[in-house]
Amino acid sequence: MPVTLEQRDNVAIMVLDRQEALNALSFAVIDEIEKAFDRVAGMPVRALIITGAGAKAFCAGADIKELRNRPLAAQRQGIERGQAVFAKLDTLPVASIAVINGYAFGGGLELALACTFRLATRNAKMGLPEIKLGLTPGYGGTQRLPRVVGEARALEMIMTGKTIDAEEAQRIGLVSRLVDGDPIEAGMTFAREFTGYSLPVLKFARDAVQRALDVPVPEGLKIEADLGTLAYRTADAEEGMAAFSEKRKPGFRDA
Ligand code: CO8
Repeated sequence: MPVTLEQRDNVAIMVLDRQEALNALSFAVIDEIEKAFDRVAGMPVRALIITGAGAKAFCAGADIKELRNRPLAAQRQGIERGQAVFAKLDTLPVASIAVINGYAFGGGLELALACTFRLATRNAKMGLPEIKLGLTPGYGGTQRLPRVVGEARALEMIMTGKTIDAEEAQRIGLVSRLVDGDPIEAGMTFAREFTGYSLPVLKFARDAVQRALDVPVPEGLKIEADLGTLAYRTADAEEGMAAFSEKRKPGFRDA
């Protein structure tokens, strides 16, 4: 299976496993990723980890061999399909964590960019090299990369196609942490930092921050007020504040 999905403790783990092509995203793999995301939506989990099988790559991007000699309408359809599948990550009830364990190029980096969090192993290498193929990024890279690293750095990466290493990726904020050891274990350790909190309240926070980047500040403040007010309506907010006052650990119930 080019995409596997398992549950470990309360975390879903999706692994791209097409090692003979450095886990490249064929159209069949995109279909499998969508199926996995749909399954995650119904799983009793509190986070999703995405990583690549093998020691070499997270994902080397779209399958270049599949992209040649196709009608223009099919190319557009392919772009829109990948965009739509990756956008599903925002609609999942749980946050997603990309653990970039080696090469993450093109569509591979774009998959990571669509995740809530990005961690990288120290040997990771990242880039949007489409320009070297005479192409531009098509799975969200031109839109998400500038939001994450700023316009100047995004333009530099996209227009030179340069590869950056894990340390530079962390310095520019493309990944939030560098991790050692087994990538899945590293993702699990990170996930434990938030999986104890209320799922609906985590989703409010995630939505507010994500929408902040799409709208003017006054509109964003309204979103913050709306979602912030919704948080007060949860039983978990009452429990969290009561636990603070009573000097005990809160027991959130996702309600
Ligand atoms: N697609 C297909 N096959 C790939 C890909 C890929 N993206 N990347 C690697 N492979 C294959 C190689 O062809 C090779 O197979 P084979 O042994 O049969 O020749 C095998 O994986 C191993 O690769 P290498 O021998 O090249 O391994 P190296 O360690 O020498 O190099 C690199 C690793 C640097 C990662 C190199 O493989 C490389 O540059 N890969 C391509 C990276 C790239 O350009 N990615 C961007 C692709 S375009 C894209 O993602 C656009 C997204 C929007 C698409 C819209 C669709 C409609």
